[in-house]
Amino acid sequence: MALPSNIDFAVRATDGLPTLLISEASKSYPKPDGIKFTYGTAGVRTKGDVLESTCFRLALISALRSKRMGGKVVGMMVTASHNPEPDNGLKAVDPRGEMLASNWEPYCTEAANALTDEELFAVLQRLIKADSINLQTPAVVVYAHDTRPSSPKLVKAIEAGLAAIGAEGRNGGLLTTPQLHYLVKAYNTQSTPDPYGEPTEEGYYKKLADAFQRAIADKPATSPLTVDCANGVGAISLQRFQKYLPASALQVRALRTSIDTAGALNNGCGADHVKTKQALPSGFEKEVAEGERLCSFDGDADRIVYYYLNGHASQKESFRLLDGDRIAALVADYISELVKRAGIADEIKIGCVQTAYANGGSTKYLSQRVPVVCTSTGVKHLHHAAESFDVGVYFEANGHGTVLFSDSAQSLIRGKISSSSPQGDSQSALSQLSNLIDLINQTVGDALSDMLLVEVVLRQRDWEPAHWDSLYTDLPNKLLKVIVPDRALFTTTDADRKLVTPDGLQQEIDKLVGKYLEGRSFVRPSGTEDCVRVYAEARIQQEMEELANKVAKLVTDAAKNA
Ligand code: G16
Repeated sequence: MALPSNIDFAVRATDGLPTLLISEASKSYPKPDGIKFTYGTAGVRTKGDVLESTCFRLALISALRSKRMGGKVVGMMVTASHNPEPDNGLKAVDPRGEMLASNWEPYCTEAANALTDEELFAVLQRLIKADSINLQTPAVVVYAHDTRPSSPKLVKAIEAGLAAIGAEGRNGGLLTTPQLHYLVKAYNTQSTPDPYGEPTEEGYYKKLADAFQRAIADKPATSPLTVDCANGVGAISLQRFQKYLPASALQVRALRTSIDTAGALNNGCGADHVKTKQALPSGFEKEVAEGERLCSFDGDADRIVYYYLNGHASQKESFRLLDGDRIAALVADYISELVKRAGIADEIKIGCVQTAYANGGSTKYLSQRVPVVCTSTGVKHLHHAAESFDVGVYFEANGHGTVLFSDSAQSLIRGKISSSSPQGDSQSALSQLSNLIDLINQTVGDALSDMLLVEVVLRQRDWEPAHWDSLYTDLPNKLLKVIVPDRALFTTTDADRKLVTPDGLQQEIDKLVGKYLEGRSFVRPSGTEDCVRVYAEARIQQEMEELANKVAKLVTDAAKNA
């Protein structure tokens, strides 16, 4: 269809950016007054009812990103993950399925905050110039959303943005965040010699189900796994996934699946609740038994933590958490063992990536086995650090993580699998590594894929949760949220482990920490919630509690006096 002549003029006048179409569409998406948006730890995140303009504008940026990447498919996920139900957010996904390149984040922040269309166009033009974007290149954006009531409106805003800039939009519908990441990578590798998988939701389930069945071989399920779905989209994906997996392979009992109950999402349940409260989801004490394997997804199913009871549910101490640190230990050990058995230990360098939140006990355990690096909070940081290893195991303590196999590691493993030689131990280890490559969602942390990975390792080792728990001892620890008038006053360095501002606060924290045996504490502003986070650990539980509370008090006082 030919464009009206005035629009054609606008296209030419701005070197290809259809400003008239965008201005016209943008009228329906005015920026709300008095709100400052930030592209933070995991995209933009705030109350869902103020995000339409941001979704519209980030759709424009995503289209430019696709053009910049030669027309490859990029992704947009509407979710606020672990946050409460009224929050929502947007995460942008790059063509290989990983998070948006960090040098584009400031443009997202500036575009979201532009007060007028002229300001918005100025941001877009700067980006186009800085990254030499050819606007004639076509753009394709796949988008999806979680179960939040505000999500459908935000999806409409994305569609309006894509239509205005002339990009092709593909609606993935209701998906988990990792499913959207999978789709992006699957689309972009579809016609390569090594496709990641069929670019459909069904393709995702089939890939995981097939790999899981190969990885458990003939070891049938012995006891069921109980999954807390956080009353979120994970409930749907788990239910759909089960259609592709015989019950004999894995018996799953899904709880907290009320996706239509107002206010239920992440409320008293989900991975964040279990990790931060170090307790069962509310009500679980009546529904679960001692020794049972339990796990929790978060609201968009990109995180998972495991746990079990080693006594009666009424005793608080019987709750035992198997968090992201423990998943990293379980998986790194298993992969190291397979690599040794496969006879490729000299060729494959395995490493682990953690953040400052990793328990000192886990860092000590892992460092004795593999190189360990620490990055700032946010999977985008861990992911990039993990890419420097042949096999990079990265997990945040909160359960967000995955394992990356470099292209050369994948080729080496698969190239050594022989179809003719008998299945000796090294061949079976190579086959199992190959199964894990397929089972693990290598684009981002994925609760479903990580759950299957943990189940494979436990099953292959014949381990109950208590055995896994016995690998090392955690130092008592606590994570507190401190609400302050302006969290931007708190800035950090050294992978979040030291405060730069407010002036002098880090020195006061250091003085305090020095008084406690194996004490450690750090403070950082959250990138997803309006709070400052305080982490503390120490050898003795009571001392750790005291340290955490005293550091929190220092934070409150510093914020007041600023
Ligand atoms: C997001 C990020 C995680 C991060 C978490 C908390 O998780 O993807 O990497 O650990 O936020 O971040 P912060 O402490 O800055 O609030 P999710 O699951 O909410 O997307």
